[in-house]
Amino acid sequence: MTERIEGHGGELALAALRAYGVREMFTLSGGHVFPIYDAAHKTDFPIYDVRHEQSAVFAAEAVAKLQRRPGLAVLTAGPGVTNGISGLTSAYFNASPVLVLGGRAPQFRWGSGSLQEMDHLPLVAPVTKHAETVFSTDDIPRAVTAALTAALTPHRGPVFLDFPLEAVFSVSDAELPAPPGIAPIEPDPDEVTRAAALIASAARPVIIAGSDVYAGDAVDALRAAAEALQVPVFTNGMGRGALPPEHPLAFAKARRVALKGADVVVVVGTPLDFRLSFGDFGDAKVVHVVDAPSHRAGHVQPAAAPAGDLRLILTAFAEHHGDRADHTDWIAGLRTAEDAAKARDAEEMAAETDPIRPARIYGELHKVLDRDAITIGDGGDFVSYAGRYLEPAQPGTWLDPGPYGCLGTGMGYAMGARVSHPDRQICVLMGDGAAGFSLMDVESLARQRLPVVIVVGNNGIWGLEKHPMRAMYGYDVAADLQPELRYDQVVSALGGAGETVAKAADLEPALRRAFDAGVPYLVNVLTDPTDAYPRSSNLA
Ligand SMILES: Cc1ncc(C[n+]2csc(CCOP(=O)(O)OP(=O)(O)O)c2C)c(N)n1
Ligand SMILES: [Mg+2]
Repeated sequence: MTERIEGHGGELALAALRAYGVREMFTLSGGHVFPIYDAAHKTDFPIYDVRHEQSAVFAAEAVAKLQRRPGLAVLTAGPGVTNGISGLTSAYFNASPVLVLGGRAPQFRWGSGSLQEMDHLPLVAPVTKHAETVFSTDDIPRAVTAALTAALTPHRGPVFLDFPLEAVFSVSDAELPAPPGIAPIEPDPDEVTRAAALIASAARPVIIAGSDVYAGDAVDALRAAAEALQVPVFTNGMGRGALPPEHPLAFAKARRVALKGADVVVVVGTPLDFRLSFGDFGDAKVVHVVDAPSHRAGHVQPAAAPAGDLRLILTAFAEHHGDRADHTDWIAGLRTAEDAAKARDAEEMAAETDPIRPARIYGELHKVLDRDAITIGDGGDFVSYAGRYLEPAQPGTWLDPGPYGCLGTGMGYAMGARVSHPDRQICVLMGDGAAGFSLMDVESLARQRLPVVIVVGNNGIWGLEKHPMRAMYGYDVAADLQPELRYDQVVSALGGAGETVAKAADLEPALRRAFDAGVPYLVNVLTDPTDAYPRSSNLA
């Protein structure tokens, strides 16, 4: 069913975006995209603007990750688009359905040297699923609908369109296509059965579930499969919190023990990348469950690799008939290791040290964070500690930069999270180095009344680089920052508020003030610069 609509290019684009469930845009102004603003302004479509285009794309990505619907960033021609490329690349690595609409110099005098005249496509093509220049106004709704369909089709990812100036400013009429339903990819039933049989007959199986389990709305199916086959579950990325921490099959801290002892490792909805020792688990057989055949690993040969809709595959696992080995002792052993690690962590999180160690900050955060709080990590060591000490209780509440590891997601992700969840706690865990990339966007948050809490682990160094460089060379360069810098005063100057904390006992009251403040609030915690995250034990 199609409908005919009339308007300028911006109006045609917005009509197609709305029809597909896009509900806001993130942007930084530029004349090339004025018609898109005009369309939004005239129809009360929310516009959130930022101080650097990377934040617009990261905000759109946070919406996509948290809400599992398309996120939209609108960037002006040339530098607007190039500033967004790290955001697009992160979305590509994270399989996040983000649409970037770019302005573009006029086509009718292409080659004459218009302002910001450059062809964006060769730059964005390697980091998008679909990239296209839309040359005629009446083609815009079709292109927007096709791009969003590509973004949302597993394996999901970002897409890019740009509109030459005359295409977006001109008026035309066009068909408004209805968004096509995206049919689930049917997995090969034999491959699914083979995988299920491998898991069922394993003596010591482990599941590691990642972001696509949440993105593919397969959290319930994961739980059903784990319960039916009695398999302990570890998680990463947006998969964290898929099983509540109190669930008997939910594990986090016993991962090394589990991967060392496992005979079958089932990796669901996350790549076999450096976070998972490239899929090499010693003698254990690997079952890799992916949401699309295109996402099968090329560098490992798993024992089984069912590809398709994760809900269908995991539900089939749950319904697997046939014998199942008893895993009671295996699970009990892991529980012992988990409890021991938990007790060690609890000690660290309560440690009364001067200067403060990062672990203590997370100990205090446990006291003030709600179960549904959204926590966001942007930094080096400080964020590795967040991964270790924060235990998300629900899926879709933890945002890390993902395998692209790009610093600077902080304020953009915070904006997208605040827009997605106006009533929840939003807490950014930020390194002092990471703060340099996006802190200016506190101005955008303050001005648009989007309060968030920022906790800076301020060790005065690029910790994740300084410690390894010293270990490798015996010296370090380019790894120091100003010690005890007042990042809280930066936030106050930008329309928020904050304070510096140097004593562990002052942390909890400071965090409570932060969550009550109603404006962007930065708690600048001076931490021990000699504290280095124990990397050798980090598999995350
Ligand atoms: C855009 C970008 N630039 C550089 C890096 C390399 N890098 C990774 S972690 C890190 C140090 C981060 O320092 P900080 O945010 O202060 O956290 P800390 O390790 O000190 O806790 C750097 C520079 C990166 N990942 N991304
Ligand atoms: Mg630092």
